[in-house]
Amino acid sequence: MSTTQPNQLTLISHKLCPYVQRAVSVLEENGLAYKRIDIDLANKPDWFKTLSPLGKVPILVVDDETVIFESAVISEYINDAYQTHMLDEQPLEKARQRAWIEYASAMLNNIGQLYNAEDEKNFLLAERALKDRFSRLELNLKATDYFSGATFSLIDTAFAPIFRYIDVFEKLLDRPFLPHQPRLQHWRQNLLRRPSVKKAVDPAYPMLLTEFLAAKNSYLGKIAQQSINPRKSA
Ligand SMILES: N[C@@H](CCC(=O)N[C@@H](CS)C(=O)NCC(=O)O)C(=O)O
Repeated sequence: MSTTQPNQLTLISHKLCPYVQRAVSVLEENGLAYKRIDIDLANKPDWFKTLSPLGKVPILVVDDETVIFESAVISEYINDAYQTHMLDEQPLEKARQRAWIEYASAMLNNIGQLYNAEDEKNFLLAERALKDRFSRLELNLKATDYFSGATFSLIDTAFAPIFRYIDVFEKLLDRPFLPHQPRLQHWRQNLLRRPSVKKAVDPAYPMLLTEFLAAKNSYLGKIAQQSINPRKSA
């Protein structure tokens, strides 16, 4: 990491967004100074609508003038600009790493389908689809602490938010969500105890996510409502 930081970095964020968490972990991992501004996505400020071409967080504003959007691009920019070495330098391995970051994004779509599933049948179908993704991931993991070996990389920042969701889902469902896949479980523990991963969210994240889910009229939403207000019948 360079000791002088040439650019002023502002990350426009949301408290629960998994894509934001990727960028925060990269910044934290490298001790970079940045300002984080969390916005309400249900009531986007006008200045945000002006700045964000896709209306999505995260966006990184560099030196109050250049807007970078898309979490993968933001992470790679930080990696390149600050030489953080969180992607392999060798083109083939780098491409493989980027491909798995895309896989993490596909899993986030599976997670959205899961928590929006309107009834138990659709929930279980979504759960099956997500577990299939995890099984495929297990086959591609090595017996190492992180995805690419002993070093924490951009891939790890992309998967950590997925495991954070799983922690909350297991609590709400009161059962293990993942089958016992040893490499996956080892990786999950290593990711969630990494300080840069912890710093990506507010300590109140589990409750904030539960409240977000409880606002949904979905199968998981109703379970979340029950966990917040156990007396109220579903
Ligand atoms: N491909 C984007 C996805 C970002 C994304 O979907 N962000 C969500 C929040 S997690 C968002 O801002 N959605 C806009 C909205 O809810 O209106 C990335 O990697 O940055």
